[in-house]
Amino acid sequence: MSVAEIETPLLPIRIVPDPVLRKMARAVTPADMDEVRALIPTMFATMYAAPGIGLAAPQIGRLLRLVVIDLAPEKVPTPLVLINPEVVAASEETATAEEGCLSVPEQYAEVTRPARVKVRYLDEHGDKKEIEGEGLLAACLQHEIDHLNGVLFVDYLSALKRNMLLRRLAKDQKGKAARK
Ligand code: K1U
Ligand code: ZN
Repeated sequence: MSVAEIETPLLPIRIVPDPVLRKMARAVTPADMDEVRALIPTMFATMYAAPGIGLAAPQIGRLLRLVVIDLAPEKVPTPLVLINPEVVAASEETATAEEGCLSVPEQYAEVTRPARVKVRYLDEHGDKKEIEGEGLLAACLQHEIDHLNGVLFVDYLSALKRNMLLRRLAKDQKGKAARK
């Protein structure tokens, strides 16, 4: 962990059923860029501390279309900032992989999504960029963009699996609150 990470304050991550997680985030405008640049180090520090490989602004209560991702924080850190990301192409081929979510702590389930996606976004300098991903990167890009639209990975599960998972989460959270 770097000195910058130690000194950057962390933000609480919103947990299901916090209603902010179900709202649509709005596009970042040039007028938001100062706030966005200030949020980026805090979002990375919060994500690394969780630990996680992605974090979307609604998860820290800000309804802005802003995402941070780092798939390999323990190896070579490769931080990626995506502002106003949009999926511009998705493969017909799908892939199924286990997903977790920092807003649905300690609950995991298999999710099926397009295997490859192309995403257009602005970087932290406001420059237009595109990224193509497959495997974990494709799943993470789609998972984070879903957060900007109020969608959670549990929405892809059958009602039976979703209800089981959410009941288990509620029980775990109740247990944690009782132990505080
Ligand atoms: O958005 C989030 O809630 C973060 C989420 C991202 C994600 C994980 C798996 C598939 C798609 C998207 C997480 O980071 S959950 C934690 C996690 O996957 C992880 C944590 C530490 C090391 C490696 C992975
Ligand atoms: Zn998530």
